Amino acid sequence: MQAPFSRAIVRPPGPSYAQGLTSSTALGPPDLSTALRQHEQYCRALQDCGLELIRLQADDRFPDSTFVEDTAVIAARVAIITRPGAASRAGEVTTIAEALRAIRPQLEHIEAPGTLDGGDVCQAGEHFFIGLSARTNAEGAKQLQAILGRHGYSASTIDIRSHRTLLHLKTGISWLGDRCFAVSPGFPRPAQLSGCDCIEVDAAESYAANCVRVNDEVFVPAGNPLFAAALRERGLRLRVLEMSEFRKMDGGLSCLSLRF
Ligand code: CIR
Repeated sequence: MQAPFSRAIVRPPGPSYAQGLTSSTALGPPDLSTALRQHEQYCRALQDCGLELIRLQADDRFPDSTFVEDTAVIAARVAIITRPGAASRAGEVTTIAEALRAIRPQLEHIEAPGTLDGGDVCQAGEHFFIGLSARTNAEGAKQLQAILGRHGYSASTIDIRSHRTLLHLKTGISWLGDRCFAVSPGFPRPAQLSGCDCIEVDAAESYAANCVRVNDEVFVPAGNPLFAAALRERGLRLRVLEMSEFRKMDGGLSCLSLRF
């Protein structure tokens, strides 16, 4: 198990939130006041797990900026500012870098032509899985792998580009601690996962494959009883959170914070 998280960066959605990127239009537009309430419940859950929050102001220039996870990768020995793969999200990194520099003065950066979204990075202890996706290109993954290597971490890539339902790597896989992962149905199983306990999420509950281990708890989205039961059977303590307004914008539980 890695060291417990003590802090998290969060940012609420702003008035332009509904203009963000989404492929989930069938779910309808998000309701901002409900999203703000769900965001606050998420923040309280992080605090209940012992995390001190760094609360950034909503940044209405960037509709997707509540999904702070995509703008940085933060590990115990290194913090990296990403270069988001969606043009409309590129500018989000400026305020994240400002906030992070106060805590981690030695920031590393993904540089052009590399692109990388934090949602494509799944840390499992000392190893990082990096997704090659529509947002993260091979150059971005290569740069991240090199930076992590310099700081003593190992990394490997998983190509999810043929998995159209996965926006990011962590749409389909979450690390639950030790050698345990949650995976969506049909998720690729690289050699590094062999011998691991991969809990396959039921197809009807695939949204729950994006869950987050926060110290002693696992945050799971509400409405996924089969998955919740599977986690409880393994003795994991759950925190069930309403995520409807973030799901409408393709966001999951991990996207809403940078934990470190
Ligand atoms: C986007 O398409 O970039 C946002 N609407 C959703 C980002 C979700 N982030 C994540 O999964 N890490």
